[in-house]
Amino acid sequence: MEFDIALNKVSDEASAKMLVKAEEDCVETCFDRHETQKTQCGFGKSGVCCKICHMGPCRITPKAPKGICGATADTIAARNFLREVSGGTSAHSDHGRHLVLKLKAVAKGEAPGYAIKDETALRYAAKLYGIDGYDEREKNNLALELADLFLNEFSEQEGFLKTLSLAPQKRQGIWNAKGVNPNGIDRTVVEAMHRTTMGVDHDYKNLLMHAIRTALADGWGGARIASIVSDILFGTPKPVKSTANLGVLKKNTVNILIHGHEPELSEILNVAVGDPEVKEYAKSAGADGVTLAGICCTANEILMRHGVPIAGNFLQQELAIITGAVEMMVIDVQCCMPGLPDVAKNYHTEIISTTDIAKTIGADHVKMNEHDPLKSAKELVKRAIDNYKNRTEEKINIPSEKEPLVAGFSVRAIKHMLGGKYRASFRPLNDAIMQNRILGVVGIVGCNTTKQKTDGYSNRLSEELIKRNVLLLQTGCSAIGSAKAGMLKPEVALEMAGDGLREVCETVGIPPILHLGSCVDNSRILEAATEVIFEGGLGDDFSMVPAVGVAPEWMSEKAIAIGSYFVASGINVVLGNPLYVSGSVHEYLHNGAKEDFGACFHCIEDPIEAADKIVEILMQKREALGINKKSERKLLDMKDRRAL
Ligand code: BF8
Ligand code: SF4
Repeated sequence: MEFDIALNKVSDEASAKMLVKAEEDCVETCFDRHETQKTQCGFGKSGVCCKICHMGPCRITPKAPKGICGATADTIAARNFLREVSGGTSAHSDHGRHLVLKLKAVAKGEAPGYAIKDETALRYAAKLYGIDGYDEREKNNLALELADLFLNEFSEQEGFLKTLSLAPQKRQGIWNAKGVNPNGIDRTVVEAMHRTTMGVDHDYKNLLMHAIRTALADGWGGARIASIVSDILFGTPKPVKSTANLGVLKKNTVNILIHGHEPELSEILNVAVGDPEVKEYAKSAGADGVTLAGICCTANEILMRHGVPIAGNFLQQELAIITGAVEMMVIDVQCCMPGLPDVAKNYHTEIISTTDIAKTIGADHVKMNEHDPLKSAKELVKRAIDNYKNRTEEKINIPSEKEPLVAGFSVRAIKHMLGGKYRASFRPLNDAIMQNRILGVVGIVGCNTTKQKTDGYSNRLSEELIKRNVLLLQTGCSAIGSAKAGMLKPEVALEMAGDGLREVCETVGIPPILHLGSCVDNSRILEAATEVIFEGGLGDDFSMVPAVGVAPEWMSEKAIAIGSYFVASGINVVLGNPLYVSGSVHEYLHNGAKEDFGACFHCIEDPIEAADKIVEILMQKREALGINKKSERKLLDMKDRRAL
């Protein structure tokens, strides 16, 4: 493949170089398989293919408008949508559950290698959930009660999720009125599977209400709990410098990639690579040390807390191996392609799976020793070091591209930066929005997909929005896309930003694009929006705040759950590629939901049109708040000041 052609598929040169190399090395990647899968099923795309029972599969056409059982297109599309939301909710929530179980084990002194790193986060969470003695009790005793409370969030059968109470009062009222409060997360998902099995729930609207309920069990349940517990166990992120893109791999070090989502494993591997004995072992193998770098969200987790460099986002997982310089890729759960071992067998890379719920054919499965995880981690690192000698010199080509970045913006960190350490507050942000220095806040989240040029839409949209004075909060693979484009370098983003945004950012010392973490950390965006509401002046519900969520290059069911809990929270969501829905289901999600929840989905496949739409929504919210008039004056003032 020509380099120029490769650059039509991916935005960064490092990835384009690896696509060229893949062809030279005769290695098949997802970009090739996209071509072989090109004619994708139209029935699937409109959500009207059903294989829920074995009288089917049934697909709806004008000539066959009903399935064998009589199911309509709307019933089928709504069932499929609910199952997708359930998949996404389950991924985030099961991840959260593992962390809660770890917290419980730590509290009981049964998790060697792990500890409560952030007691402030523990006490703050206990306070939020109304636990007595949150400020004075012994920390393990407090953590045990909190862990049990969180476990109950999964198993609650009759009551509703306690985490919902972290939302502003008015939104809780809307959920109550619509009857979409979820019971326990597990119960909600089991009910979703029940309702969508053959011959149960056939009313598309009723099914969509359960999709909303299930998504809320993610954003105001499992995902939020995952972020809270991660902060308690591993520390609440604060601004940290690092670098991103394939150029973080080094020619003369043993390179280990950690890929997936759970911070539990990456945290301990990070400790292992810093161990003097391991470092010595690497030297004895002729290497200059060990480089640990990340792919996808586990990368975001250790970037946020330790500044561990990012090798790439979702569509770079195979490309990283094609550098020929990766000794080991350690995978856990979610977004790890089953094709990885096929790529790895062309090089010396070992793919190691580590979680019993996520095995891959061709990967070697290594179970971490629960009683001594550091020992297991060190053994893995040493195994990677042993593999260093197996490199094939002619196959190594590490692209030089890498960009510096600043990440680590937890809500606590943003609050401190905005208001100062002793009066941490969102006030300066609210004021800046009310004075139209900042137009509004947009969360850009989600993945890459072979359907779109990697990072193309996401980066173009980000650039356009900061130019138009919109403050960006990013997570997941889109944040990594911005990092690779150099836009998480504060001085670069400040240069691109509009006058108002730039002035505010320079004054308070935050960059125009804030990297908030992994995909489960989208709950941090809701947390930030809640802080904005509590601070006052911008309405008392999410639907009033000038804020929008965007998933530009999404592909995962997780993104559907995230989008749905944003909409259910009253925040409009722009998607860069379509949901697989049609008919009444499409109409409800892209329009009707506005009436019930104050927000809906908007699918816009062009980034500039998306920017226009986002600005239009922000302006409508501003208008409704009555802050536009005042702000026009403010902008003039600013220009006048500059002219002087
Ligand atoms: O949870 S953004 S491709 S890595 S699904 Fe996956 Fe999408 Fe990346 Fe993280 Ni999120
Ligand atoms: Fe067909 Fe109905 Fe069975 Fe679905 S549930 S496969 S529509 S018969």
